[in-house]
Amino acid sequence: ESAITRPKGYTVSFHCNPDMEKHHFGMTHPMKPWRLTLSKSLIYSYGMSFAMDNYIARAATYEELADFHSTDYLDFLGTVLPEPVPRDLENQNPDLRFNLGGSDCPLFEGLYDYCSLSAGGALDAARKICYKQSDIAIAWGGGLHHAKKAEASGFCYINDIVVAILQLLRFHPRVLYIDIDVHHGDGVEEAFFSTDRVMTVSFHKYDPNNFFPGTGALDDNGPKNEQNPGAHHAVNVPLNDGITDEQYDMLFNTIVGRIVERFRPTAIALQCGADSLAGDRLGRFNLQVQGHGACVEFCKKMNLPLILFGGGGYTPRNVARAWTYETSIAIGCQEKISPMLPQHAPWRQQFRQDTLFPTLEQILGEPRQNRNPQKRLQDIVQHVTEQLRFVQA
Ligand code: VJV
Ligand code: CA
Ligand code: ZN
Repeated sequence: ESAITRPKGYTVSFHCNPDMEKHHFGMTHPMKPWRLTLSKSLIYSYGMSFAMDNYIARAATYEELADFHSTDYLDFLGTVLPEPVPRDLENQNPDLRFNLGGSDCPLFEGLYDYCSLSAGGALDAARKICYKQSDIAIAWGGGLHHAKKAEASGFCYINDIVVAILQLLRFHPRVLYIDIDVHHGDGVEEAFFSTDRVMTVSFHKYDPNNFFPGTGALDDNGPKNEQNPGAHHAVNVPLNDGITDEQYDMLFNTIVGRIVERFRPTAIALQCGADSLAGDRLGRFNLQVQGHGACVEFCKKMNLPLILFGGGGYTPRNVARAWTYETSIAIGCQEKISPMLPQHAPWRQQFRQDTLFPTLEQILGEPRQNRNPQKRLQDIVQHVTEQLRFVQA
């Protein structure tokens, strides 16, 4: 078998920091930073590090974080102490400042370091893109799309994506943000609500009463006031349980294709949350590694500078599979790597099946029922198409 080689004249950079991965949200908390270690171990076992520029991410500075976050919030985040006794799962009267310290966003040892390393990787990736030193820059430790200016939310404390896009905007007139995490990318959408230089599109499970964060309806498209340049620049694709690769690909290609045509971005930021995969502990979709990866492939084909962020993903073995396959797509070696996992991979026993592409039956036994009728998907495409008439590059 031929070795993974560096594509000529094409640069992929990989930004991570092992110090980020050692942090713990708590024993049974769904967010497990070691999934990054597992992903990297699989990526390296395939020999892909030889085809990329590999960087140890630095910590973002306070000033860099303050480009988006309020200093009150950053000061508090930098000084709060971890809780000696973890709170009950549903604390009814927590004295939460900035939504910190509840069960979703616990205070843990080294929290500020964890956050600044995540944002540091994302910023390094953005700089590589700005200086044209990478064609694709990968920051799997980033993608924490729920964090607000002065509030933690849904396992996210610092919005590394917003900070990275603000960096891109210093060099790029228009940035397209795409979010395939199963949750709505509310923090990024809100941050760029009033500008026409960033268009955001999120695909997500939508159920205002029963699924976090409850926002992102089809007709939530930015400020309603037409004087505001951000009007029409938020696209939302609300989905139901059980969507398949085939349906998701049709939606993604049609919608992203039309947005690129109309908005003509000069760079793309893609959040690759892996909780949209089948069998995710928190997710509800039936996507396979192939279907999830097809989104990355489609974005790469747009031939624009591209950043890949991580995000959610709560069944670590499937997160590692998806981000490994997507790293191979970035490099362009996806046809060359074996669908059988390398025998010598550390953590090999974590993966259960020895394939990069487990079938739905292998993942779930019984696939989740698909509650996305074709008619509804056509209505979504039509709504987005009509919305795009109001968008002018
Ligand atoms: O649904 C919620 C909020 C509640 C309050 C807190 N309880 C624990 C759950 C219900 C209304 N939060 C979501 C947040 C999802 C964040 C997703 C982040 C991303 O993937 O988009 C990007 C990184 C939620 N769903 C499931 C849980 N929280 C959850 C939290 C736990 C838990 C089990 C489930 C926290 C601690 C422990 N178990 C021990
Ligand atoms: Ca999403
Ligand atoms: Zn998520």
